[in-house]
Amino acid sequence: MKIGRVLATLVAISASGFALAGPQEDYGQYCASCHCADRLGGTGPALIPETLRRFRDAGLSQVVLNGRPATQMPAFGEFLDQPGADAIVAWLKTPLDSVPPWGEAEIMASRQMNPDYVAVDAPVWDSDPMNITLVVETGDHHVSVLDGDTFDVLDRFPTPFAVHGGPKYDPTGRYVFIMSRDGWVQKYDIYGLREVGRVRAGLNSRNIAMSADGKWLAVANYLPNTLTILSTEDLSVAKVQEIKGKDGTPSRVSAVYQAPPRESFVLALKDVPEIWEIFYGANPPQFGFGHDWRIEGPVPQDTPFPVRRISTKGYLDDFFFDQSYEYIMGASRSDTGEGTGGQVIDLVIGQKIADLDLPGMPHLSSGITWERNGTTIMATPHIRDGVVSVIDMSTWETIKLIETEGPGFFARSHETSPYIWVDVFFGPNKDKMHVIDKQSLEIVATLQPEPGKTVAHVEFTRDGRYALVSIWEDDGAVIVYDAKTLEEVRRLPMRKPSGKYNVWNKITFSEGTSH
Ligand code: DHE
Repeated sequence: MKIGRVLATLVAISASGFALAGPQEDYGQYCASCHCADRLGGTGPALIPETLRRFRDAGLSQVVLNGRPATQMPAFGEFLDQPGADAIVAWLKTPLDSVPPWGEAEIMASRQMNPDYVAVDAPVWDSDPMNITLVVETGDHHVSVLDGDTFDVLDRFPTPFAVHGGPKYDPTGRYVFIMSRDGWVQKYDIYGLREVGRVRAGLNSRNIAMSADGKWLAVANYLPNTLTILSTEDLSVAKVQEIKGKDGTPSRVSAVYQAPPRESFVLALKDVPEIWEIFYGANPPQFGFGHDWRIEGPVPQDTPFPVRRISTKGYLDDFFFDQSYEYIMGASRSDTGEGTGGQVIDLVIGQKIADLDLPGMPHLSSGITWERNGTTIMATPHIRDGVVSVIDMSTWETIKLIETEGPGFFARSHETSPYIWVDVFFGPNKDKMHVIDKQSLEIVATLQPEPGKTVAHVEFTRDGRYALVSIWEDDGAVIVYDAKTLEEVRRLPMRKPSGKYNVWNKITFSEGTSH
């Protein structure tokens, strides 16, 4: 620290009697020991705009001053006043001067395998392994393992801070992989109810995707601009793929998706108008139309991961796939107005084949499909407008805009259910959940389980008999509804339960749930 700054720190005193150091100095003194001097996280989470922009400044200042109950985050109100806390928060929301290297060596150095982990021969419980449902509780960063028949909690284990996106099961449903926004990937053995290990695959990450053969896990990163491919066996690095557009522009990866029949991962890119497809199978296609086909090399025979790039008109950073994984419905989430439409890309020919009329920034990755009048239709909520778009997937025409009581985030159904369930997560009616008839496309019920409390995200049991709904609050709950009568049958207290994930529905790629 420069001598002038030291003097300024010593002499400047605020009206409330607190020393007035700059936010960087205050950060160094009070925050760096847990969150690290480079702000990229240590025992505490990373404090960078990529993760903090979701929070309101006033809320973050209160955390600085008062701490977070039941966590290791202490209160600093004894040392900092409101302007001091506000200044730290404002500084934390400025971008890092530079992103440190985070390649294979750094990722491998972060790997922590659980020394107490021993693989068991069979589950240590006697529930139906295909009806296990995981509940991500973001209130205190835990996952509950639910028996999907009795709704007993078999285990509740800590996760890395701020899990985002769906955990991904291996094809047997035994292992699950969970990702945090700080790039940590955790492997957990559901049979033994034990963590196997964790590794930091990126510095700021978006989501993960599992290969169809269960061997590889792809991690989409914002920081650095890479896709990390891990071996699911031991979380070692198989490849760190740098992401640069055709003109050399580096890009964040918005999301990575699996395309099982194609034995590929498909990448949505935030900063370049391209879609990337990365193959992991033994016989990737060698050519196609309308795209550049490039093998990154040299690459070992057993982990080739060749890359195919498809140029697109405009940025597409949110995808939905049809059940055959030939067609991508893509839209942009940017705030520049590009989120008001969509495109259909045929992955086989690498070309756009249709435009989509999507009015209010769709949340395509939580779309669902079902059969109606002999054709497959798809429904997606919108983050900006209070409508659910219903699209005929044979013509790509919007056949109905269902008006809801507010913008929504998640849609869900099940093959056995006559209904789709959609939340209205954003806006004043976020304590409501609509139930829509799949054939008439009319809202048939609006549930309001606890007035004033946010209700969101649904997952069905394996047989579709029950729908599990989150009361998305710190002192929240998972409500178990009879999926036919819409009667509440159980209420399980949970700490801000976000997503719920049923093993069977996920590993069989149910058309009613996200993949
Ligand atoms: Fe998500 C899934 C992107 C904000 C909770 N979210 C996804 C997926 C994408 C995505 C691409 C699908 C990935 C997957 O499951 O593999 N989410 C985005 C955004 O771009 C957005 C709008 C802004 C951002 O900052 O990332 C965003 N998401 C949020 C939230 O604020 C939510 C509500 C709270 C949180 O925990 O961050 C949130 N997103 C979720 C959840 C899923 C998800 C619970 C998994 C849903 C599922 O059932 O599969």
